[in-house]
Amino acid sequence: MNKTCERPALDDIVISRAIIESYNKKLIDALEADVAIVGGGPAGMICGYYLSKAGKKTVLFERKLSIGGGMWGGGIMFNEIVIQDKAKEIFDELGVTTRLYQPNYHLADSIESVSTICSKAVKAGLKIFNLISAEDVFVENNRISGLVLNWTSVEMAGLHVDPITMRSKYVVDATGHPSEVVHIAEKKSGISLNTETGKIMGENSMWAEVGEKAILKNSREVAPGLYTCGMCANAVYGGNRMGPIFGGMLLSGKQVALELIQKIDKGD
Ligand code: 48F
Repeated sequence: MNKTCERPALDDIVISRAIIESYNKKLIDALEADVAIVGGGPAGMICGYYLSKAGKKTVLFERKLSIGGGMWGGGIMFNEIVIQDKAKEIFDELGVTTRLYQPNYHLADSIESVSTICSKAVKAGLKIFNLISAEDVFVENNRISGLVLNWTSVEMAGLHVDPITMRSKYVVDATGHPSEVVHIAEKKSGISLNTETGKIMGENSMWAEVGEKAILKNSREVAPGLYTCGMCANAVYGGNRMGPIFGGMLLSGKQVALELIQKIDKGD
């Protein structure tokens, strides 16, 4: 046998084929889902965790290489976060270590928080696609019915490359402050938003107590088929920002997930 044709024990071509075959399968499978979440910050990840745990087919698209959004950096890059009593129940369920600072203020290490949420969500069945950006919404019969996706690298390089489309029963905008999906829907879908003005109202300045309360009221269906979640909810409905307290993000993600589970079960 010709020496150059001998297969090594570890063949580079087999490694490449394994990755390409497996990713292709995963991506094709993600083209139709119950719920598509945009943004892998704390709100989107928690939403994805509860949906997947309930057996709903859920895919999450994250623009960056890593998930976690604004959680890694805690406050001013001090990698500690604060959560309140109500949200601590979620961290207890996931197994994130918390330390009581004073009544209703619990500290958690932001690195442990992000990595544990991610691990639990993936093991619950959430399919996460990093390095993919949602660049548009897919609209059918006056309803947001999915996403238009492209590689983040295409977006960054400004290349003229057409995207692909996926369909889902519901889309969740968990893109944080920029509320990108709702902005796209407002600008391009022709569907009016169910805010007071029918338009995006913009976020208000920092006020943790008010912002944290408002976020649960604002985490809702903003247009048929499209939900706000996490900081996006306050940015869309004119709520306050709240800085490095993360309870509202976790509770918002869970609330949206529970509502969608009910709707999907009812066949809405
Ligand atoms: O910003 P981010 O962490 O949103 P969140 O889950 O949490 C907000 C907090 O981090 C913090 C706060 C706490 O009080 O106010 O800001 O609501 O995560 C949003 C993620 O969405 C990704 C982005 O890279 C980030 O990881 N993202 C944004 N736009 C797109 C996107 C897009 N068009 N496609 C894909 N991913």
